[in-house]
Amino acid sequence: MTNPLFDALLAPHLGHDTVFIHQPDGGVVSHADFLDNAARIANTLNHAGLQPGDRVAVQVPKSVEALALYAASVMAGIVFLPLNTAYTTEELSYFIADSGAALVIGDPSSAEALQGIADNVGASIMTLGANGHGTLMDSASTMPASFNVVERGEDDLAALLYTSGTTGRSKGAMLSQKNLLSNALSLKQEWQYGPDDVLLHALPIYHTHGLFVACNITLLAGGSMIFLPGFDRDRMIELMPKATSMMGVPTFYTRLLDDDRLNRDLTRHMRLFISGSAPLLAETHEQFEHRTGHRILERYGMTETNMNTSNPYAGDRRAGTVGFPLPGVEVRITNPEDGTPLPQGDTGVVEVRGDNVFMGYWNMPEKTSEEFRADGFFITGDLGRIDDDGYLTILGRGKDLIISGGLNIYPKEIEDFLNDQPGVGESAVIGVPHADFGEGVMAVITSAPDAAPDTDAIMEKITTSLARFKHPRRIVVVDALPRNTMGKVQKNVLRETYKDSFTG
Ligand code: MCA
Ligand code: AMP
Repeated sequence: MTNPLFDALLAPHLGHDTVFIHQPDGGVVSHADFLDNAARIANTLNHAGLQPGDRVAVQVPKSVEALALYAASVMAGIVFLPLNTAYTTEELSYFIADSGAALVIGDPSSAEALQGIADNVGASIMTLGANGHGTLMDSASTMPASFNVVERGEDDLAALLYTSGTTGRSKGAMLSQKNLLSNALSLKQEWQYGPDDVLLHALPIYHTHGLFVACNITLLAGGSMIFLPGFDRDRMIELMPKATSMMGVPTFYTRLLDDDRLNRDLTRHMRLFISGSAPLLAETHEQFEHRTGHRILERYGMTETNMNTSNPYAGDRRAGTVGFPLPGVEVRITNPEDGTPLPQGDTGVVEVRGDNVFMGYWNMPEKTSEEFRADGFFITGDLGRIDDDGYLTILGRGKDLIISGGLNIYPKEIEDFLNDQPGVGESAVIGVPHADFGEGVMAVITSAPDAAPDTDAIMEKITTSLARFKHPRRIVVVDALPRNTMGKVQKNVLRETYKDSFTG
């Protein structure tokens, strides 16, 4: 029997009383208890009628049980579809319908809204709250703590993660067993994770960073995690002396730097700080080293590809770069027009190929083929350059993407919403520097003929349509949007005009 992810990440810990999770309150969860719970949940999924290959859509607060649900999905061959807890009901309807999820698991407080969505598509629902309460664990508690793990091949789907798209429609990135496992194996090796590691885990577990990068590596290494519900600076400072490593988005690092307690003494027990998901300013890198003596290790990835490159563990971690391709990952820089590879040192589109690269977008074969070259390279849409020493630097994005606090936001989705509002002529949504989130969302709109937009009403209406992190932090009304001779809105002009909106 084989199930590559189960065999590598979970099976080695069966029956072991070693600590897997340190709860912030001091309690611990052993590997054996975690796996017993996962088996009980896997039995529950079976009992609910789910078959291997079915999708389970999960929008729940972070908890050990939520992580056990991921492990249970691996065991039962079910495709895990984690969703940002900030998504509105309107946003969720799309993900649930598009994925054809057979089961939706949500927080008990949103059960009623989820029931409506699930009924529309013939899915069933269960609940799982922050402290593990809800119908999922009620049912799991009656199930046996052993499970006949479902056989899976390396190309079988393990997870479906939605990423926003330039067209405004989110696309489900299909991640196979091989995609996830190959990356975890490389990262564990490259970053030298072992059984003595204790990861300070404050990221959400509905994205690649906090779920696959953090948890898969820890499981593979046999290490443990201090599992915080979210970013909480005081708790992190309090618990850091017990940890050996931390993974975070740049906002984690700038927020920690704002606290005088961050110093060499506090971080003495740490061996590794990793940053990713958004560009880390060279200035943050340098300040962090000055304060703690640690050089942050920056790496580069995408939902579609897992991690592609990393600065070296042993070797020069260069600020402003994202390091070298990981073992088994090929990275090339190409001409955006025709995809021809460019000489080393030139700037172009970053393309990647390897076992880490996803299998395509769910039910979107045309979109998938548009984003792959004939020779199997995936076109990331990021712009970059590889220097003489082989370090990759990300220089920008060809795609119209905003990254706020490590979360991706596609302007088109917000523009579509704004354009539909009474009194709005047209709109342009841009990302401008933001001291805390790196980039902040701002909207520039025009009035419709003989009408005037009511920005307060717009901000009220948006709360039911789009997740809070996508809301513009500022809306300005202008006479006309700047356009080039082709008639295209010049967002670069707007970004320059409003660059001090959140920092000035
Ligand atoms: C929260 N808010 C945000 C964000 N987060 N607004 C914009 N951008 C955000 N990222 C809203 C809240 O709803 C709140 O709204 C207000 O901003 C202040 O919230 P605050 O309490 O300060 O936020 P927080 O709860 O502390 O969260 C900030 C955070 C969090 C810690 C930076 O967003 C976070 O954990 N980000 C990590 C995301 C992540 O895991 N990315 C990896 C994606 P109000 O005004 O109503 O109070 S995976 C990926 O990108 C690839 C694969 C990769 O390479 O890793
Ligand atoms: P997502 O689609 O949420 O997985 O985000 C992936 C995008 O985040 C990439 O295409 C990059 O634009 C960006 N990204 C991830 N890591 C880094 C990094 N270290 N530096 C710059 N951008 C990054």
